[in-house]
Amino acid sequence: MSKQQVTVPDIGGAEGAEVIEVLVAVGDEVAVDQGLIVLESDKASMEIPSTVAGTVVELLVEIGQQLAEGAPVAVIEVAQEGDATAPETDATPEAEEAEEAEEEEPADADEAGAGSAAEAATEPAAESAQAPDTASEQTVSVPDIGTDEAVELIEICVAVGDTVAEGDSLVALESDKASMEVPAPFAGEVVELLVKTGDQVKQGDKLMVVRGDSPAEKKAAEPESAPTPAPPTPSEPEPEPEPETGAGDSSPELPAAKESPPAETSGIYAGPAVRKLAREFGVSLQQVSGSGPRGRILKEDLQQYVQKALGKKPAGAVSGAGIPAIPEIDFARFGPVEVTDRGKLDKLTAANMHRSWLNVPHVTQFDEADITALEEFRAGLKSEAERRGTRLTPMPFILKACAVALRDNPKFNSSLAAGGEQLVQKGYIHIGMAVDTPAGLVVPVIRDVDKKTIWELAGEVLELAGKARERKLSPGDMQGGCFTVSSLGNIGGNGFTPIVNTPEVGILGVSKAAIKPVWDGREFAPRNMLPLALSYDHRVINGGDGGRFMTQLVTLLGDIRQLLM
Ligand code: CAO
Repeated sequence: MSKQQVTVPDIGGAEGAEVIEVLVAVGDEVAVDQGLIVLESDKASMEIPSTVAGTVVELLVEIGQQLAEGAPVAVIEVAQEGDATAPETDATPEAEEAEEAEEEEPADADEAGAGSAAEAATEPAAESAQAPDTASEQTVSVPDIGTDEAVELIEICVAVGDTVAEGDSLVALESDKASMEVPAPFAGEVVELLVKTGDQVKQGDKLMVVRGDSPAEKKAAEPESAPTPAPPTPSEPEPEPEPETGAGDSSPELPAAKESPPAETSGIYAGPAVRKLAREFGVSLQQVSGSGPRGRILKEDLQQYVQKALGKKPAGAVSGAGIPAIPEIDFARFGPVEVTDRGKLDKLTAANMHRSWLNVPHVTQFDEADITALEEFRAGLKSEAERRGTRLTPMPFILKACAVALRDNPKFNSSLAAGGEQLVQKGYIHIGMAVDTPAGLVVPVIRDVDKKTIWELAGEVLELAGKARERKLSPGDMQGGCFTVSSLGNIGGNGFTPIVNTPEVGILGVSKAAIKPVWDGREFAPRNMLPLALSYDHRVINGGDGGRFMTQLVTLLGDIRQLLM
């Protein structure tokens, strides 16, 4: 076991980056690359990772402290010798050693300046601009971002044709350790973008071509001793020349790295990992209150926000879809209860009904068809039906009337597609028939109703209703419907509002026929009236369409000779 001191690595020449978060405590086990602290300057925020795996035995920093490269962060007791990835310094936890390290490092930093991120900050054009394609076009590349690994390009801040000033943000990069913006190394016009959002980029990767004067060019154009920036040449697009920084100038700021909050989170204090997590959750950090120093948003704050958003279910609160939740009631408080599991079919029906009810703006229209003549005709065919070994109920006539109305009102024979962008017009007329069975509701489909005779339809109604009750329907028997008829005629009631069987757009509810006095212009006459309720998807069908469909149905059922037309 040995102790190793973790120091602030090359963070791009930053001096005076503030410790805004300490991520570990004495006694914590840490892994290689695990964040120990978060440093933040006005240009960037980044986690300082542990270079070794082990136990934190001493923390050498505190929140608010200003740290530069080389400053000691923590002493780690290394778990296994082999785990150490940083050069072993045999550091003791003594503060004086830490101070030594602090004293030595600035000199090292100066010497080791070449290739450091600090250089990228001080000489961005020299580092990041490659040989000009033309006299004034420069390719801007990813500067030293303090890591050899690729990071994600999360935002392109400029467009082709934009004029940028030196230091303007060109793109934003983010890893799980840091977020930063790459500033324009010189003023100019963006002439070509070589990357897109989401690209993984590394130091040296080309970002864009900017037409303008790189500092190197400016310098060449300047007199050696010029203490102030050279005045812009007439061709320079930039109205306000920036002061020349000079090769020896060492910018105190982080690399090319500028804090990069997503647009909507500007002005919000949060580390890169938190920002990344927020984006993954789709959470706007504006809505999260930070409990860290200076209102900084910590990971826990985000987690609490998400948990709260997901778990909001108190009385009066809303469910995920914004619908008030139905409170759970303990019915046993009021008397004996028995709880049973619902059948598969019931649960499926419930899900389908719920989906349709929530998705489809329903309209229901009501009318009554005078089926006096139909019923007389049907009564006259009773013996014929027996002879044919079938039963003739009003259903085949209703199905046939619907087929004619569907043919003449094609909107009812369609479905919405592509999220409502398209309408699928069906060239066939298959009608579903709701069947009440002991196991639950099923809807077998009768195909090509328009092409079948009343006797054929009578046979199919009987056959499919039988199969449904014996649970012998195949999945294929229940697919492909264009419209549904739900008849409660034998059960009772004088009206109900059926729910559209999506993706169909219409459904006819049939209630119990009854003899009623109907005014015929001279007197009230007893007529056999069949109550009808037509529900439809108002996204596809307007009231006028519904009215026409219903009127035609009533006419056809009132005079079934017209079914032949
Ligand atoms: N008014 C008055 N009597 C009616 C009628 C109506 N609208 N519809 C049917 N009847 C009569 C029939 O004429 C028959 O009597 P007769 O033998 O004297 O002629 C009797 O009721 C039996 O009808 P039926 O229900 O067995 O046959 P059907 O062809 O009318 O219907 C079927 C078949 C499968 C649709 C039906 O049995 C059924 O299951 N309906 C329930 C549908 C349902 O549950 N819908 C709700 C869905 S949403 O929860």
